[in-house]
Amino acid sequence: MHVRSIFISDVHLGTRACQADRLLDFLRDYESDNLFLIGDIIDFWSMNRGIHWTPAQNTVVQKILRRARHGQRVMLIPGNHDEAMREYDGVSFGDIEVRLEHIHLTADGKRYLLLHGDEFDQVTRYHRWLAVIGDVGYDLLVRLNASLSRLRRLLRRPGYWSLAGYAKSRVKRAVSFVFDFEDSLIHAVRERGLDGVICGHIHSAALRPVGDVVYVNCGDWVDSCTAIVEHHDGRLELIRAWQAVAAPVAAPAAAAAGTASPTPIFDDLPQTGLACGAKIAPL
Ligand SMILES: [Mn+2]
Repeated sequence: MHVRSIFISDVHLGTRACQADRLLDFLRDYESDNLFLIGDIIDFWSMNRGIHWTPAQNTVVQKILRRARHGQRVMLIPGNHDEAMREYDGVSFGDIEVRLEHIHLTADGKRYLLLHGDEFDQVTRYHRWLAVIGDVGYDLLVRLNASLSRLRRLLRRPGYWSLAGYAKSRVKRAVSFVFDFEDSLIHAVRERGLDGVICGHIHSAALRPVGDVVYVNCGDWVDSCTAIVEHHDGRLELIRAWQAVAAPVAAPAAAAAGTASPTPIFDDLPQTGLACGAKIAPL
């Protein structure tokens, strides 16, 4: 499919959690005139603790560079995990432009503020140490989740349940970890007379009008595997990469296993709606 623009954020290349294969599938399915990388693409924070760099992650970088070379507009807006890039506001590296923020004009004339968004997160802004601790804990959860997925496959449970997604939704409610992130972004775009914001950072995809402005979040590629695309008429759409492949992969697997009704041991657990990966990836 060809779209006018693709917006992705929070890929976290260099970490074990990065779902590079998923992203490659998505990039294969979607060609575009513009590709906006909205922060935390390469995770330098986590790479300080140890690098996990796979061939698929390499291919992601190569595909992006290739798109830029072939005349697509590629813009990188650094996030907090790749904040070293923030020194290069306005610089172009080869064919990739680096900007702290950017105002994108859609095909139907709407003006969207593009930025990663961590500057609107009270936790990372004022309590960096807390954010780093949260980050280590999150890595641990994602790793635990891989074991849980293996167990689910062993028990022939179709689909995917995200422990990290579940924990995040609980933590968010309990500690208000990102309590007024969305509100402050909405307030900021309204103040600037823009039509909306497209951001990332909190790993929670969204596309919803809030009064006279539109709040859009790209989500992430470590857990939910989501992206935003702009169609040629200017319409924005939230793409959940796991939806496209979930049905065809899950059905034959269950049939081959010969189990019509697998034991529903995890059915009492809530679905986050942001889970990624009915596709069976080698672990
Ligand atoms: Mn971030």
